[in-house]
Amino acid sequence: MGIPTGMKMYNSQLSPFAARCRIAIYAKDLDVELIDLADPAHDEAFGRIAPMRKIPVLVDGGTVVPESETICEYLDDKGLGVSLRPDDPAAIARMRLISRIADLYVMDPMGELFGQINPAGRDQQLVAREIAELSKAMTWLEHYVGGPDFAVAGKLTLADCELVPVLFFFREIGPMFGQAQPFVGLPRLEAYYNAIRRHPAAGKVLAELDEAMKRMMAG
Ligand SMILES: N[C@@H](CCC(=O)N[C@@H](CS)C(=O)NCC(=O)O)C(=O)O
Repeated sequence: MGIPTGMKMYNSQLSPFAARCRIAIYAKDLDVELIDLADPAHDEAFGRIAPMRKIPVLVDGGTVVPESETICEYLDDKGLGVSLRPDDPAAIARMRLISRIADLYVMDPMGELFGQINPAGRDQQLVAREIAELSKAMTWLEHYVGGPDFAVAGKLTLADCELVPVLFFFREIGPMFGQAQPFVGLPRLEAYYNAIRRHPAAGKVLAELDEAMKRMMAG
């Protein structure tokens, strides 16, 4: 039982976007009801609440908040639990930059690669192109990540909420496309990933992702 909020969040245990929000929820020790949706795109009742029909969506009374970044910012703006923002404007800018790089330039190619997991019928040209895009964007994160314990400012921030699921999927997806050691050439990110997993909220979500991933792979 955490801090009572009366909020609920439409969730999927395997969604990196929902995982991002769960890290913020757990770190803040908020009591938010999680409602798992198997097929948000075709769920009519969900579509009436959230026309974008994408997971996650937070519901706080009459306020409906879609998009993981907006949800995380909203939770922090509510002022419940620990703050997940640094105080210094330069550190806030770094936090937002890391989240933007991951959202715009990493999640995109990673999503494309996710669609190519099955080797049968794999589009090799697309895979090569998206691996190149992903590798390039990872060098940007390598440049900007602080650490080793946290992404910025020596404390858990919204940048960690973003990075932890992203790095989980990066590490999972590499070996599926012939990159047994995905962190080669990314020593700062590797050290960061090994350190941040010891944070209770990050560790909990990583365990949830691991379990959901194993369930998916088992069919
Ligand atoms: N930019 C969105 C992405 C959300 C998203 O793509 N969610 C996926 C689950 S991982 C989804 O609901 N897909 C269903 C669909 O696109 O129809 C965010 O940050 O929340």
